[in-house]
Amino acid sequence: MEMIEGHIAIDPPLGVPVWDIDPYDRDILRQPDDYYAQLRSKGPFAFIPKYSILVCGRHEETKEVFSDWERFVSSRGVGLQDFKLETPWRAQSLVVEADPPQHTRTRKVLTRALSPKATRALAESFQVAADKLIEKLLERGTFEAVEDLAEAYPISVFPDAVGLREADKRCLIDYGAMVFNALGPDNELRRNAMAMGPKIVPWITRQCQRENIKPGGFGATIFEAADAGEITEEEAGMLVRSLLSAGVDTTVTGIGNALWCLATFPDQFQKLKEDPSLTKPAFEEVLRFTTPVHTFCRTADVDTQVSGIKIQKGTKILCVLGAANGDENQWPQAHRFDVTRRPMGHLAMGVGIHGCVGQNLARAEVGAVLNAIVAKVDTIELAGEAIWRPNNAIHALDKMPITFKGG
Ligand code: OVM
Repeated sequence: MEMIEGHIAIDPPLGVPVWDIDPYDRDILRQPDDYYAQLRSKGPFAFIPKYSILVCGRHEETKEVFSDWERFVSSRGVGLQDFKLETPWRAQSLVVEADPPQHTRTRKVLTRALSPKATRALAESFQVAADKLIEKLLERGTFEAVEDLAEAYPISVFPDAVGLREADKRCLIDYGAMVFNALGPDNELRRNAMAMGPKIVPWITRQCQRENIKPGGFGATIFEAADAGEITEEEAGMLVRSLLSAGVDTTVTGIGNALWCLATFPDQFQKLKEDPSLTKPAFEEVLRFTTPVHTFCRTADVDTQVSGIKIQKGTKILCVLGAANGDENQWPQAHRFDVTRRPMGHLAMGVGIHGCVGQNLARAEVGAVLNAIVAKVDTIELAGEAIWRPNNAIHALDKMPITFKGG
């Protein structure tokens, strides 16, 4: 059996075009829109020889593959490696890398910890923190928005909401970058990320232990499930690890990308100023337009068909969420950033049983920041070039000098 990037090599299925491209090329990761458009133009799927995978980026098929957990499993990994054939770099996640029935039991605990009620209780303190930060940045005028806003805000509220006793900003942010780069091929991005392991992983592992979790936060709720015998102590630690894996880089990216959209499309920002009730739908449009988690894989666990294309058991399918979110058939004028759109059905938070369990929390964090900006800032301008940071699974900014002006 021939293996490529940790999964079986396949022949291109009948009717699927062969596409000689590297979706993990740094330039594509920085500027993916042309790649997204080409992908959609290929048909339901394309075959990429370099990695021997199928790739999909139309809304219809991406949604089908992404949500059908019985045929397209997550337990074999949501990156290029097939965990049935290779051992993952860290113990498999109990949620994102699991299928029912195991997934159902552990997901339930996270759903409870991150319930609407639990996140609503934080709304006020999130808003106070956001107002303070935005006022400080307004006083500075020009600032580095990735570090001083996109990273600074989640780091100021999230560790506390989890109940971490200690919050090492670099460890938390770099761990996210590691986890997401690890989903890609054995390229330089992945190797550089893995090299940070010895510095970061022991710290992360320690923070997931009961003695390092304060009462009253999401982490405490998870350990209460262990006390009740619903999950084991070890599983509780692993679920805290999931919060730290998926809860930092994603919201950092959401805030950065939102700010980039508002700086790039000032007329859209003015619409929010005129009608602040558009702020919530505007964030959904940011997610659609700049899709932070641009790709996740699934693995076909059975021989099956999608849109008349035969897919063989063991095939890795790259689901390009960023491309699906730009599908003209789903959203007229998809290439336009429009805060009035209300883009129902975008795939940026996933769909189905694996849909982002922290989405209420993410919306609460980014919402607080956008509320503060809309209320206090009159104009947002790029004070230099915005530079995107290539990552095998996340589409995020690296540097973005911003000028805020306001009364
Ligand atoms: C996890 C996790 C959850 C969502 C996304 C993610 C790969 C990881 O449970 O560790 O990024």
